[in-house]
Amino acid sequence: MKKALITGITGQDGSYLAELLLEKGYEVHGIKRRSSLFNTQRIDHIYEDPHEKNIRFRLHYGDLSDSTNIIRIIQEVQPDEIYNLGAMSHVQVSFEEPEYTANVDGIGTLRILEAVRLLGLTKKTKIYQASTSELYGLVQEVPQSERTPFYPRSPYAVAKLYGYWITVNYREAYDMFAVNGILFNHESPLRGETFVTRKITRAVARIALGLQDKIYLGNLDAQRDWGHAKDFVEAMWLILQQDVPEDFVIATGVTTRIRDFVKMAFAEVGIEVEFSGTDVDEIARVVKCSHPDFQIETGREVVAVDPRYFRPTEVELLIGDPTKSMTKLGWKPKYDLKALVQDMVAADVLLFRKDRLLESSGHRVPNYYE
Ligand code: NDP
Ligand code: GDR
Repeated sequence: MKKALITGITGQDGSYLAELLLEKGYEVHGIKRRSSLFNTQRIDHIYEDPHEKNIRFRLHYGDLSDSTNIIRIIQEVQPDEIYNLGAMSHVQVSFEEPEYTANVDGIGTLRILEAVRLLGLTKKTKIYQASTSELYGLVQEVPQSERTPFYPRSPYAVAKLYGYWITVNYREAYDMFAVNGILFNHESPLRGETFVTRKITRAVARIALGLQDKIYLGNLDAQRDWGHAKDFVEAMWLILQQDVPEDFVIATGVTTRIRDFVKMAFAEVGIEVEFSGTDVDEIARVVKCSHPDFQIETGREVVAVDPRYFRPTEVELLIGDPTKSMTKLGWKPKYDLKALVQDMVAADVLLFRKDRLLESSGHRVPNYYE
């Protein structure tokens, strides 16, 4: 039975990847951080009681900023594959926590690679590094491929640039199977609540259900190549199953503006919105509401811009070229953007129906604005 170790198992990708590897018969080990509240909501459905015998899913306390525990866990597990997904993954927050981000996202990658080397596992353990389209940053060429030059635009992207190159360096210096998946944005109903897609689908569900008035967003002109996380974790696995260690871009090849994602999400609940105004004065109003369950008056303002969501340096346009992954890995996404939006909005409507029920029976529901 193959053993996999996943850092960042409590995150969006960690959860889908753990599910996929369990399905494939792996023994899956994950590193979770200590937190003052439970932080395993995304993996509770695959949790196995450690008191039972023959379990295939185990969690270990750890942190990418602590090399001693990284070495100990890798020594204990002796993994065939390591997926390094752990990271401070929020681009805007990285401007506020630049040193921590560098430590975890940059040096954290080195800690994994060096632990494998020190423990003499270079021939046994394959390593996947979660690299990102944020490396491309300021547009050098479109679409972006494995050959496009990098120009990172945030402390997050600069830290990930170190992670990318240290992975390449260990591969070349020590003949390790250490590879980068350069993944473009991928989303799902499990996406963190403060990333723009999930922020929008949650707000759309809450507005439709009468729990929220409007949503405040930042740059509506940015363009992203969005795929579904379920498809993208499949690609991570395929990258480690190759005979030759190589880096791959994983993307859909289609890019969309934030404002168009907003329109698509509202359309899922039968609400048509129209944008007007410019820059910080741009808003969106309801033009038509045709869903029998949701009654929103025409003309109501449901989107406004708040400059506090603008970034000191922005990445305006991402569109990936997935030719190499499609031809060499045989990877093909099952979800297009419409199916992704449908999945996310449907999940959030279901989630917030519960809040509406609680509210209607006199309970206070949390205020979800971010
Ligand atoms: P999430 O933010 O959902 O998950 C991040 C994970 O990293 C969580 O499990 C988090 O733990 C963990 N983590 C954070 N800090 C540390 C630390 N100091 N030590 C150990 N673990 C830590 O990210 P995603 O699942 O979306 O992304 C997975 C990886 O892929 C990340 O590295 C991200 O940067 C990268 N990536 C993501 C893309 C995307 O579009 N989703 C695209 C390209 C790359 P906790 O739950 O306790 O916070
Ligand atoms: P990104 O994702 O920065 O691409 O990083 P995010 O969803 O945060 O932003 C995408 C774009 O939307 C614009 N935007 C807003 N963003 C947020 N979060 N909140 C807003 O209110 C808002 N309004 C507009 C942003 O300015 C940006 O242009 C994600 C993360 O998962 C990274 O870890 C990963 O590496 C990259 O995707 C690929």
